[in-house]
Order: sequence, then C-alpha cells, then structure tokens
Amino acid sequence: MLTLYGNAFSPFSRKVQMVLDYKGLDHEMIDGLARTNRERLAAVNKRLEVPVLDHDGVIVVNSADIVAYLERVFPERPIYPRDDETWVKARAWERCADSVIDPIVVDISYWHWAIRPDRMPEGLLHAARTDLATIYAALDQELEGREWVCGELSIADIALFPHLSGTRLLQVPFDPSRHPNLHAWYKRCREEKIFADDLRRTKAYLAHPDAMDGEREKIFWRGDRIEWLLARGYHEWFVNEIEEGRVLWPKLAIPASTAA
Ligand SMILES: N[C@@H](CCC(=O)N[C@@H](CS)C(=O)NCC(=O)O)C(=O)O
Repeated sequence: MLTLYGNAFSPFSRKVQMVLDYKGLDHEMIDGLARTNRERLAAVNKRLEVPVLDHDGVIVVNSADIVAYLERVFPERPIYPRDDETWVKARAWERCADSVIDPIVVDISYWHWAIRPDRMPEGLLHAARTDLATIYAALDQELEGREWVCGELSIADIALFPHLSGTRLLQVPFDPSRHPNLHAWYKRCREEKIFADDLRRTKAYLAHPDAMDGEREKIFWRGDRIEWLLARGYHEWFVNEIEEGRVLWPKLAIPASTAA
C-alpha cells in the first residue's frame, strides 16, 4: 500500500504524485498540510513537511529521495535516463527545480496566498524576473531540437513543470517570442495526461472553499528559500519577519526510530 502525504499546492508533492501516475502506481493521498492532518504528518515527518511516502510502513521523506525510492522499488517505466551522462543532467535539472527555481517562485508567492500585513518589498519582483530570465534562457537552449529536457520524458520535466506552471499568475512568465522552445515544451507537457491531471488537481484544490486550510499567517522558512532572499539583499525584511513572529521553523527531524 502506498500513501502519499502531500498537498496539491506543493510543487514537491506534485512532482511525486506525477511520478506515481507515470509509473501507474495506485496510492492513497492525504493532504498533509491540512490542519486536521498535522498530527498524522508529524508522526511520519517531524519536520512537518510534505511530501512523505509511506510504503507498507517504510517512510520516505524529501521528494528527490521519494522519487529515487520509487525508481528503485518500481523500476518499470523508469523516470531517470539510463545513460549515465543524461542521468546526471536529469538530476541536475531536478535539483535546479527544487533548489533554485522553487525559492524564487515561492518567495514571491507569499503576497498572493498568505495573509500579509505588507506589500511585496521593493525590487523583489524585479530580482525574481532577472534570475528567472537566466534560467528560462538556459532551459530554452537545452530544449533546442528536443521535445523533452533530456531527450525522453524524465524526472527533469516532471520536477520543472509544477514550478513553471505558476509563473504567469505570479507575473514572472516565460515569453513565447524569447523562449520559443520552452513555450513549446510547456504546451507539450500540458498535452500529456500526467501533467494535465496535475494541473486539474491543483486547480480543483484551489477552487475548493476549504483550500489553503493550513497556516497562512506564518511562513514556513527553510534553507534555499532563505538563501535566495538574503542573497538578493532582503536580510532586514527577513529579520523583521522573525521579530514580528511571522516565521515558522522546521523542527529537528532525525532518521532514527528512537528519536524523540
Ligand atoms: N526538500 C523538500 C522540500 C519540501 C517542501 O518545501 N515542502 C513544503 C511545501 S512546498 C512544506 O511542506 N512546507 C510546510 C508548510 O508549508 O507548512 C522536498 O523536496 O520534499
């Protein structure tokens, strides 16, 4: 039995759910970020982060580890390229999606869904546009003459898609005239069932009156998202957030069954 503690708004959960779909693996989905499920999530991940996979009692946290686990246990329909060099490239794009694109997109998203007392700090949107333009250009080049980022559909496409699907709404879109290959790739993704199903789930979640039932006044901050903010000069804003009590810190999560 496979149970995914996820959330339809979390790009990392969406990645894992798309891999489960791609591999045709039946699973139960629990919204780990819903207030009513906090204790259930804490029991499988003290960090209180989604996604978490429970496979017959084997608990796997962190999206890249979950995908690697699924690939190992369910090798049919591989999602990582077989060729070594292409495998390295796919992992690099997955890591870029998880640790470079996610922080930029998520850091500017707070003024769209969180309950904020302020407006977005001056220059933050511009910094996001500048950094994303570099990434869009690199991706556009990577996709020259290719349908998928690594040739065949792979984890690279699945990891990138959830982050890129929100960029228009956040006013940091890629541009069909400057990034024609990226634009064609995004259109191609939307025509594939696993990506179309992902968008449908996220839209249905956001349209539901109980959506975003989780914490919306305090922001859960972690490494990469803080790094991008500080690197772009927003340390004073961040310190003020801490002082005003609007920061939630992840709890210590140690991989030992005896850890308290
Ligand atoms: N490195 C983790 C990151 C997961 C992550 O950032 N999860 C966020 C949602 S996108 C989360 O659970 N945050 C807790 C919260 O918002 O309360 C992974 O790849 O799974």
